[in-house]
Amino acid sequence: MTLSKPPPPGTVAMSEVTSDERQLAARNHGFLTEALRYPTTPIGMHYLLTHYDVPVVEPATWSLEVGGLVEQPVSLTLEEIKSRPAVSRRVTLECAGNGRMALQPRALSQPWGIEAVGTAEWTGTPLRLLLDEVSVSDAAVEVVFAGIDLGIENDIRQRYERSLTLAEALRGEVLLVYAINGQDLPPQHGYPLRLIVPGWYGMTNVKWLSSITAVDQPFEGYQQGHAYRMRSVADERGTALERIRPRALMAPPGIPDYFTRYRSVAAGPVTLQGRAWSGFAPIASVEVTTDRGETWLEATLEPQPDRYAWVGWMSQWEAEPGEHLLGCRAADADGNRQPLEPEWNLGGYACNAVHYLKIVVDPTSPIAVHRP
Ligand SMILES: Nc1nc2c(c(=O)[nH]1)N[C@H]1C(S)=C(S)[C@@H](COP(=O)(O)O)O[C@H]1N2
Ligand SMILES: [Mo]
Repeated sequence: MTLSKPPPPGTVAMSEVTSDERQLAARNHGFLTEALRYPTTPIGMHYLLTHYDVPVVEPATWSLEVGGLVEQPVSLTLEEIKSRPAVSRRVTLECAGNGRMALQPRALSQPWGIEAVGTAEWTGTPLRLLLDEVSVSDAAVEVVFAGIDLGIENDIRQRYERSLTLAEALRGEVLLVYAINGQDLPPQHGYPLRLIVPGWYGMTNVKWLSSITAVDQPFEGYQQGHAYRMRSVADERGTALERIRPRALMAPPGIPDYFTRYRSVAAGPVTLQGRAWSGFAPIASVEVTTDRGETWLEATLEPQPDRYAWVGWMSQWEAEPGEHLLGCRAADADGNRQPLEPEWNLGGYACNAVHYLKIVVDPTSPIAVHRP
């Protein structure tokens, strides 16, 4: 899209952030990309996205209500949920708005670069077992998950709510999670209970879960029927975002400039490493460029630790003095590939285009001082 037309309402034709966006960005912090060196992201280095306020939840008064079109509605305490069969799995979570800043013009929203991702070891109980126990009625088509957090969005007062089709909700991989990396969920990640839907973009993974309701109509709440849809104009219905498109990221080599984050690397052999993920299928290949996409070299992949967790990759580079733009791109076993340019859409979602890191290689000193 060119800038010959004025930007659509709700978007801006610029790469800077507004003061409202700065405020959102400080609350919803990003993943620290140097943490791509860890297979599991330490809790405080995982990204955060919270639409409203992080609620204060008292475990003594909290319960999970499972009802709607079910034969045996139940109300469960946290202890009852924790005493059910437990599963731990490593899952990569990525916000659907990750990469939004690459669009021109772009939606006024949380101004993500490429840092809205993280991989945690989540522990919880399979949703499927609970749905089987309450006997979902034949009339049900979807299951609605409601958080207890309240807010206003587009002038609509709401709880944060999302749904899954019954078929997706019954996928055995979907978990009701109460622990992250072996600890109770911290408040900001959804204490005491959240949904984890492996392979789906972040918005589906409802935090501070308080009810699960089977319904006989597709759910049309704000976060489902309006937000998180791919559209090119405001008045079209668009298509719902679901699974995570493939992406590879590189752990930034060398050392950063404090302000610009440009990297400084000593000349000579450099091991480039990073991680890649896709919500559709296992990662099939990662390619690396050290000349802004002129040439691509296939990276070595580590075994994938979990079907829905990122996989490590590695590549060797002989760093020559000068400035370089380094990038990487992933493809999955279904043939989904990362594009070189993002697919423009009004909300700024699913922008998985290749991202380039600027590297300055200095022949004399690994701590070269440079200016943009
Ligand atoms: N109840 C509730 N659940 C929520 C949200 C929210 O604002 N409220 N944000 C969603 C979005 S958009 C994302 S990307 C993920 C972020 O999860 P995290 O903050 O644990 O990384 O939570 C999702 N679940
Ligand atoms: Mo998100």
